[in-house]
Amino acid sequence: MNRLQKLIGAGIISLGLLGSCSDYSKYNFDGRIGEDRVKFESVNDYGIFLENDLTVRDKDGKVTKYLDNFGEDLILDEVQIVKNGETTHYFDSFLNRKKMDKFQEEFDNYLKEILKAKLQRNKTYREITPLHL
Ligand SMILES: [Ca+2]
Repeated sequence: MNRLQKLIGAGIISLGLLGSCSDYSKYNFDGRIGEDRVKFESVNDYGIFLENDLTVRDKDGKVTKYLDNFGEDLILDEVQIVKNGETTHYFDSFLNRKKMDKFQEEFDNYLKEILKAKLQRNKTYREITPLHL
């Protein structure tokens, strides 16, 4: 095994370790929050790469995709907005700082609402499910 192969091997192992230590599946959700249709997916490909995607469709049909593609840190790297068949991409950069900060705030808020909705769902489930089941 030459030096390059060893380096690549070590890189793959560290990526795997990084991927496996961030688990945001507690936010996985597909349902309604207020008038919005909201879906959060924490995607883990073979333990190597993890990506967190939040898709929100509002009542007017506008779709906002909040993407955490890098770092698995719930810090947005890209936002896509699909409106009237047109997609606008926003990437994390100093040019988009204000917009990305606003998107990040919305994203964080949806995560909070998701946990609340899941808690409420579990509570409702316990209330309607008899104890002997
Ligand atoms: Ca990120």
